[in-house]
Amino acid sequence: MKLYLNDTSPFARLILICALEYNIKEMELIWVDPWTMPTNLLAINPFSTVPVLQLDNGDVLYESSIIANYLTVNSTPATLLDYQRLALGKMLIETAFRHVSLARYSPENATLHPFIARTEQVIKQVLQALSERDLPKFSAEVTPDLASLQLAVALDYLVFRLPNLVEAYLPITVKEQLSYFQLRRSFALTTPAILGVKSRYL
Ligand SMILES: N[C@@H](CCC(=O)N[C@@H](CS)C(=O)NCC(=O)O)C(=O)O
Repeated sequence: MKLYLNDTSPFARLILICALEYNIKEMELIWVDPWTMPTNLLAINPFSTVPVLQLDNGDVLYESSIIANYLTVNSTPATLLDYQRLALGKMLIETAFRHVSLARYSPENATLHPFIARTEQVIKQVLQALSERDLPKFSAEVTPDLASLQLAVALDYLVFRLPNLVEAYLPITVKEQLSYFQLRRSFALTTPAILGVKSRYL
């Protein structure tokens, strides 16, 4: 299997974490910059986004939620609560990423895009409303469910990009729960700093 990714994408990180947690072996990493629409990425994903998973027979899957579901298919969520928690984590990653992208890719001297204030407001509200029930604690030997991994990835992306918001609005009990995820091997091996080395295999 090949995973097309870049080193700071929270969407791609979720896939790496799923692969490590769910014991998916031999994933080759193909590093690309999706913003420049490289031909090797466009050839397999017309949207030019990462992550993209290419199976050994050449078949392709893009969109992180779909890939994550595919890789963790034997633990498919069974209850409505699981789906609700999946939606929460997914939307938090999407909103955080939109916030960061709008701020980063605004032309110099342009007035701030109105969505920047809106996304910040949303992130604050979501962080404030989280409780430790949203992010349960798992011992190192137990594989967390996809919804928990995704929410932890979303929160750790906020720690990386918008630490002041996390500091100010994430309840202390959830910060504590997040720290258990940060200590997991799958999280420690996939920080932006470690991925920055761009090794060829997971
Ligand atoms: N909904 C997509 C979002 C993927 C996404 O936006 N990835 C970013 C990198 S973090 C990207 O490839 N951006 C390039 C672009 O949008 O042109 C998913 O979950 O896979």
